Amino acid sequence: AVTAAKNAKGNANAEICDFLNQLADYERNVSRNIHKYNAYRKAARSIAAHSLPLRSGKDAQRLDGVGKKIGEKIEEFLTTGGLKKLDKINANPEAAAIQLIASVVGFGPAAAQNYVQKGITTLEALKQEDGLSNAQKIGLKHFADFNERIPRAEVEALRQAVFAELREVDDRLEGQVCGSFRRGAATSGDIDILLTHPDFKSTGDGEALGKTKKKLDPPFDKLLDRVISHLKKVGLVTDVLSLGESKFMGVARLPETQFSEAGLAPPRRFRRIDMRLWPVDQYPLALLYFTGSDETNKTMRRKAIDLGFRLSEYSLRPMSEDDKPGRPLPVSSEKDVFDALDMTYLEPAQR
Ligand code: DCP
Ligand code: MG
Ligand code: MN
Repeated sequence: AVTAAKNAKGNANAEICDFLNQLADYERNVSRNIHKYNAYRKAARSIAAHSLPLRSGKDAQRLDGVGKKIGEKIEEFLTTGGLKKLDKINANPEAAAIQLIASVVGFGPAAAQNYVQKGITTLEALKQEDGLSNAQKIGLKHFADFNERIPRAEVEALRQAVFAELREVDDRLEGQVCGSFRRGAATSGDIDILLTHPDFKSTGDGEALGKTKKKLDPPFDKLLDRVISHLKKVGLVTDVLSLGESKFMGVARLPETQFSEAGLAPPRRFRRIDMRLWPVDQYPLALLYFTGSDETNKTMRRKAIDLGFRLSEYSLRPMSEDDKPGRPLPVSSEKDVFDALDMTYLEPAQR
C-alpha cells in the first residue's frame, strides 16, 4: 500500500510541485520567460494530478508536460533533497527583490525590475517613491492583508452583506460569488463576484460588449458605478483599484458590527474583491469561466478547439474551415457547455 504523505489537496508530490512552482515564478517575474513559466506550471499541475509518489525523474517523464529537463530536476531533488538552481535563485538578493515587488498588487514584473535596477529593493523604500499609481499605493498599504487567505466564513459574511446592499441599488440585480469560493474552497485568495441584470443583454454576436461598442447602453453604463458608490457609502468597499463600466477591482472589508456578528476572529482585514457586470444572455458562460479553476478552463477551451469550437466567457461558437467564429450556440446553463463539448458535467467542487 502507498502511504505517501499527502498535502491538503491530496497531492503525494507536494514538495516537487512546490519547487516547480517556485521555478515558474522565477521565470515569470525575473527571467520574464513566459514559455518556461508555462512549462513549469504545466508540469506541476500534471504531477499534482498524479496520485502516486514519483520515484525518479524517468518516472516523472512519463507524465504529460514533464520533459527531459524537468525530469532531471526532479531526479536531482529526489536524490539530493534539494535543487542547485533554486538555491542559486534564493541566494540572489536582486531576484528576491524583484519577486517581492512583483507580488505587490499594482506591480508587474516589468515595474518590479525597473525599481530594483534603480536600487529600490525593499517595500519601505518603494513606499517613498514618487509617481506610484493609486493602485500601487493601495497594494503597498495592504500588502500584509492581501497575502492572507480569506476564511470561507468571511467570504460568506461578505457575500451576504454585499448582496443585501445590491438590492438597495437595483432590486433586480442578480449574481453569485464565483472563483475558489464557488468551488467550495476552505479559504480564498480574493472574492470574485459576477453580477447580471435581466434587462442587460449582449448584442448576440458572442463578443465582449466593450469590443463591439465603446460604451454600454444606458442605464447599464452607470450601473456598476452606482453599485460601487453605494458599497463605498456603506463602508463595505474601502478602495478602488480600477473601475470600468463592467469591471471593478478593489478592496472590501466588513464593517465592525457585521464582522463581530458573523463571529469572525480578528483581525478584521482588508480583502481583495473583483466584480463583473455581465449581460444576462452570456451569464452562464461567465459563471463557468469565473468559477474556474483556471486549469479546468484551459482543459475546456482546448476540448472546444479540438471539436471545432471556440469557448470564451462570452460565447461558445463553431469555427468555420477558414477559422472564423460562427453564430454563438444558445447556452442557458453551465451544463449546456459540458454537453456541447461531450464532457461529463462537473460540479463546481470538482472543477
Ligand atoms: N481565471 C482563469 N485564468 C486566469 C485567471 C482567472 O481562467 N489566468 C478564472 C478562473 C478563476 C477565476 O477566473 O477561478 C477567478 O480568478 P482568481 O484569480 O480569483 O482565482 P480563484 O478564485 O480560482 O483562486 P483564489 O482563491 O486564489 O482567488
Ligand atoms: Mg478568486
Ligand atoms: Mn479574482
